[in-house]
Amino acid sequence: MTRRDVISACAALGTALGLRAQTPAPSPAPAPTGPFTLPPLDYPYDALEPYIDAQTMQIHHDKHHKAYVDNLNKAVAAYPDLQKMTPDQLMANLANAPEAVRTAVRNQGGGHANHSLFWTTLSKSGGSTPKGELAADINKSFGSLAAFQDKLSAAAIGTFGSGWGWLVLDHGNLKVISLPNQDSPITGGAQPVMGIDVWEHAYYLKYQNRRPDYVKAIWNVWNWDAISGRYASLKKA
Ligand code: MN3
Repeated sequence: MTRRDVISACAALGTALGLRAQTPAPSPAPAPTGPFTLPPLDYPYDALEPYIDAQTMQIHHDKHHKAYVDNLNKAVAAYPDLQKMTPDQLMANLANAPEAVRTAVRNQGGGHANHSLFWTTLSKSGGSTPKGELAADINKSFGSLAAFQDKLSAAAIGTFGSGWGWLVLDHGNLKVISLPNQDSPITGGAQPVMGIDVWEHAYYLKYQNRRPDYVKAIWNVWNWDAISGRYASLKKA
């Protein structure tokens, strides 16, 4: 074998192994960075320990919620009218969204809206019970805080597959409902007051298949001050 033969044989082998020099395939276009953005958690990942663990919070916020935001930005990239709306406005006007992206807006926009609310309703130091009008209306609508807790917990636990149990203000009335996937109560004309995320990503690392244990635990970390304040604003609106 001459030197040239060796070089040629090596080149042939490289080609056979898929090693030949190639211009790299163009990488996919990066996700648009707006108009929707991931709101920061305003507490540390471990703030809700031991009820909701730090790793779950980090993955849930930084990965899952971020994916909803990124995918929503992709969905609205060609639709300036949608880009101008808030997530809640997107949910309220879902029926008017272009059909080509309506499902994406429903799922990704719903995920963004639902999680943006969820983070603000959690705290270990947000008061131990509902306040003011929310406390009064819970008693009026459900009989007692304990009865309400049972009803919202049952709605969350009973959600088939992925979804949320919700307390909503529906035309002046407090109601407990369950919605699948990332469907927003806003699309149905109600305002979410608080919700329990029962997607497995919300609890599986710590609770595995024990959804009822996670739902029981979350009652230790409601930010009742924030939820009560939100409710008072919703009633005024
Ligand atoms: Mn979630």
